[in-house]
Amino acid sequence: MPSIDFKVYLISDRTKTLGRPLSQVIGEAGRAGIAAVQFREKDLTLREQFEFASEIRSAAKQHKMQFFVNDRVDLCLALDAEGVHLPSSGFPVTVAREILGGSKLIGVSCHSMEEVQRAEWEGADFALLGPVYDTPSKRAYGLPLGIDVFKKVRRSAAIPLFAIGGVDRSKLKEVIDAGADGVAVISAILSSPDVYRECRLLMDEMKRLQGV
Ligand code: 3NM
Repeated sequence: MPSIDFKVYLISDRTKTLGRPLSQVIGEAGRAGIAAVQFREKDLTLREQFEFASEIRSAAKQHKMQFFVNDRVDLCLALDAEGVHLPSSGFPVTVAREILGGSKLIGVSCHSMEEVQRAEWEGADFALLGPVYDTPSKRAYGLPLGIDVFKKVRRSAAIPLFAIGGVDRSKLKEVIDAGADGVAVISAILSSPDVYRECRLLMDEMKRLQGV
């Protein structure tokens, strides 16, 4: 069973790469040491997702990144991904676990204390909580929760909890101080003009803050 030994969880969005091929940008992040990536291209058909995700899976493998698939348990199995990432509207974790067995990781996107508690109760390996800050990537989720809510939920959760939503290098100290086990990001990495450099700076800062 792979483990949650990553601190920066990169999430894909092919529209945010400044026109660069997604596989190239993910490869740059992997070369810089980002250890986990989630394929999340929800607007594509399943066939398109399968083909595109196969390409991203190869880039991830080449750089020894753990590979997660958003929502689709079937795609996770088809690509032999390390895990699936369930949206709060997706399968219950218990069902995904039954289908996937014990050898895959299951992450869950949460937007409240109740959702984190449910994910934990149902056996998730880790959860994302957000949006912590305002993010153009996800206005659909409404107002940001704010750092105080994150801190409060973190105190009562036992599984690793990642901060998501508007997180970039300038926010790292605040989220780590709030107890985040890691951060999940889209634009801070994918939309950086120098992806390699941004990832190195992000991880150096993370190491410094976590004292490792
Ligand atoms: N999920 P960025 S916020 C994919 O709150 C996603 O569940 C969120 O993008 C949630 O790093 C979000 O560019 C977008 O802010 C994160």
